[in-house]
Amino acid sequence: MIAMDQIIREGDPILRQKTEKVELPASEEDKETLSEMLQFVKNSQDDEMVKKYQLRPGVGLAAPQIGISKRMLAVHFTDFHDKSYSYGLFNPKILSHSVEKTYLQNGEGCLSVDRDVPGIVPRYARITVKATTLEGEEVKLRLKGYAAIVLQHEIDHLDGVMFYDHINQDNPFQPPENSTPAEEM
Ligand code: SB7
Ligand code: NI
Repeated sequence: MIAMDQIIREGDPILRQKTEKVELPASEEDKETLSEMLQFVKNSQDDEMVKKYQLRPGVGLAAPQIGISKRMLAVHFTDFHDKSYSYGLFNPKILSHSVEKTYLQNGEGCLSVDRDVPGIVPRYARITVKATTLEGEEVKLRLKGYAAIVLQHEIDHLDGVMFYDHINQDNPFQPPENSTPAEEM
């Protein structure tokens, strides 16, 4: 079981590396790792597990956050329209994105960041992601609003990018041009 003490924190150079593609079909080891990652994200939203293991709730996890520099991520969340998403993904790639931006009004956090970094994180409002699922299926996901934000946060980790890299330093709460808050999408 993945626990909080395995989560790589800010300052470790692995979080800033660009990760390697996973060779497909995925090895049993890579599949095992990714399913552990998905289980961790689920556990982090289960009251009993949170209490027992002092987990910090999170909606996703990228492999570099457990010290593995490979293109794998897990997400498990419900959006503002009660639509659920639960995926372990290998080699996710953003095929296309909108010009329109979105953001969370309260900003973002990260399991690898033990401090509050206030500010708006501009994200594309809509993205199309191609990936291979944990089950070995090739999928094309069309995502908008909150779901698009979560996937962009996780895919950023695979490229060594942290959420606060996107915050406008001079005016952290200035909404980007041509944007709608995800809460209103
Ligand atoms: C706010 C939080 C997350 C994504 C988008 C908005 C994920 C938090 C957990 N993680 O650090 C996963 O990388
Ligand atoms: Ni993160």
